[in-house]
Amino acid sequence: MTVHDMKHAASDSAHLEAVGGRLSRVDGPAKITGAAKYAFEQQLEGLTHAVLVGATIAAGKVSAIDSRAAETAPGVLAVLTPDTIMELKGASDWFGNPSPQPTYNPLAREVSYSGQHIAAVVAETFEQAVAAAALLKVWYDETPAIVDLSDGKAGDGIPIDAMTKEWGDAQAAFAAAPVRICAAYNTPREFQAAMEPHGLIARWEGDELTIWEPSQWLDGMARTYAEWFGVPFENVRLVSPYIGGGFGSKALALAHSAVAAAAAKMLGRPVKLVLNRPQNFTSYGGRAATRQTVAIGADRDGRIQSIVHRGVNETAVDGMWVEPLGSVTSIMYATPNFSSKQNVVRVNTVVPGAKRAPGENPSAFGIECAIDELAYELGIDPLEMRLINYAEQDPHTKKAWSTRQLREAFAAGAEAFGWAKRPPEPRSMRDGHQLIGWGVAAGTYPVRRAHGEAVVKILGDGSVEVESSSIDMGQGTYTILAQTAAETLGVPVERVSVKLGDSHFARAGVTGGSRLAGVMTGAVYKAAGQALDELIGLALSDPRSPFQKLQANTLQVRDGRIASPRGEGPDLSIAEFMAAVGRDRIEAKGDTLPASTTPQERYKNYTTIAMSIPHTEGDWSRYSWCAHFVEVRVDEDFGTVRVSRVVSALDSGRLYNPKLAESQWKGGIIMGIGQALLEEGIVDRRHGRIVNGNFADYMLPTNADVPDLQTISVGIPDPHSSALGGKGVGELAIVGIAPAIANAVFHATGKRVRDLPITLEKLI
Ligand code: MCN
Ligand code: MOS
Repeated sequence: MTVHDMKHAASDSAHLEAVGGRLSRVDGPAKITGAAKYAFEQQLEGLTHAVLVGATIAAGKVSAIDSRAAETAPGVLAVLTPDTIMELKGASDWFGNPSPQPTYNPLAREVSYSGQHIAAVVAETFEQAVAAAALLKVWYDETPAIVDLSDGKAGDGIPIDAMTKEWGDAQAAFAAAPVRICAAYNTPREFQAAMEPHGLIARWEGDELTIWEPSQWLDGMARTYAEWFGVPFENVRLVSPYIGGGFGSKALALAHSAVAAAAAKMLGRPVKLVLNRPQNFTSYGGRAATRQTVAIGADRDGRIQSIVHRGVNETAVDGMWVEPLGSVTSIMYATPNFSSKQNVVRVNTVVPGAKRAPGENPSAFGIECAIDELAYELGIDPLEMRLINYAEQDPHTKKAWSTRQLREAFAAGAEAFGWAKRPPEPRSMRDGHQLIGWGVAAGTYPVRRAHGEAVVKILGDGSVEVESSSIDMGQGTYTILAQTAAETLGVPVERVSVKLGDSHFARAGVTGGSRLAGVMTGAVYKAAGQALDELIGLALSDPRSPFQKLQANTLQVRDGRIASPRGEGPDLSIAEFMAAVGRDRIEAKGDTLPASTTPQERYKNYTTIAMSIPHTEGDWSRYSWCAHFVEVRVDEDFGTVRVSRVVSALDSGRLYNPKLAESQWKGGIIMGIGQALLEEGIVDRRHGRIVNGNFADYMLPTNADVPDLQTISVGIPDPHSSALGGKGVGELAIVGIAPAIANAVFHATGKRVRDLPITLEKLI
């Protein structure tokens, strides 16, 4: 049947609307015209407004709160403090492990970080809530805090044995190697910095809860709300059709979410609570600060004999976050001996969280700078160095790569960039006062996989609806699912409407780890295939069908019309056919779960991450790959660094939509420019406060910081990674870009900055 042939269509299809076509974002017009309604834009009757109050100490206890003035201020409906009884139960974690605490109070009496929510005020208007919140008087018993990793009291931390990766005898091989380098690399605390803040509107109707909240995981968050309030999962509805960016931060229901939902229940009125910008720096975790040492021993011809890697990341006093620092170190290069270990150090911070490529991003900063250092030590070109040590199989699991177009990425990127013309010596290129440097680094991200579900409806008028509780926070989910359904069913893409972001639609797991496109194209492909089979089956067998007397064994649907593949007999639009057989819809629910899946497993699959499929399952090791080539210009007198050129070649397998994939890759590169040169959470040493928690002082790249970016796709369809041959796109390009910039800065200046961001004072 046509559908199955189309599965093997070329990667960059000539048809805009087919999978692989460069269709523009179908949600674009709604977003640009303002028709797209974001979570906080809901106008609800009787809406009230909540404002949070955060602790001004990093450690200690709230000893008293005087709320009398706030309670009697105009418009105030409620003041919530650690004494307020909210009757919330402890909710399970994202693996589904039950909470160790039977109850949960989202307003803390014991303070473990600055900014932790300790009180909330609910009022008729937002302004009244803000004014009343300022009237609260709080007393603390302050205790000494460990403000960050550089704090003398921080210590070496706790070993995380599950992170240890070892083969051969790395220490002995390093000691015996004729050429050795060893260096320490640091990354600071960084933030996701999405434009749309966190927050929600919560409304109770009896024991049914509706939440409008930007979310990367409706089903997981609905489970948390259901567990907090002890209501059935089905009673909670999360609505999140449009999201102003998440970058990993919007996958969990958080303390402020609990406060708003509890307040709505207490008041019997809907509550809106939106974090202000500084609160967005302390109410959920950004990327943990990291420290790594990388030691590499090699032969004189550049062949690596040993890598010894040690990493540390900060975590919270009362929560655990492990940023896997050995993730890229262990797979990028072939080495007979390897050792990677990791500790975490507890500091007084909110629990760090996922920011685009957690683990792979800082891991690549260590190993990709270290390889550059080794290349200089040996007098070998840094690109050549990478090819000498090219890993022909996964060095850790010893499994074959499903596909690894990294050699092709190096070749295509080098060619487009003009790498061959690079003089090897640092400080050998200049333009007036500007020192010019060229750097290269590689990146990778695993192909994370999971099972998915979707509903596809063919309606009486010939249009098609796709429903899923998955989300689009800007990646392009709406568009690629429309393309998948259009191609599979043989209807024009403008006849397909995709509905996302409502937890009452077909279930979906977390949008994280760059897995959603692969999961959901697979689910929609399956559901649409089932709907098509049903349509054709009906056409062949229904006595009212004009096709029945053809006695054909198949039919084809193209451009929304049904006909026999040989062009004999009737030729009807889907609408005409549906009218003839008296149907107003054909509906199919497709999921990629095994047939033996129990209802409990199905629930677990969508509401936890426990059933994700390992990327090294079976015979294959599955990753996306990339190579970044960067030019920087460094002002010789002032030390200011400008990225003036980036060429990146990337292997994400088959692209569902190259226009959107390129946009994703460029977004990752831009975030990487921010990480390399600008971003850094600065902690006040006295009170552990983030002093630059706003968009004026937390520096992010703007248009003026970003040159033209060239991206080249070198991927080929990967049948082991997804139903349609794609690998992950969303996080790949932020891996390896910061080290490419750091390496270019070394080439420009002869100065090795191993501590991000590369600010001017580190260069002069
Ligand atoms: N795509 C493609 N071909 C493929 C795979 C993907 O064309 N083989 C394109 C599609 O347009 C798809 C997009 O790339 O919608 C991303 O697909 P995928 O790599 O599967 O990533 P997810 O859909 O799971 O998105 C999550 C990912 C993550 S984990 C973070 S963090 C991130 C990112 O996407 N946050 C983002 N990209 C973001 N982009 C925007 N605008 N905002 C965020 O918050
Ligand atoms: Mo992305 S950090 O996995 O949401």
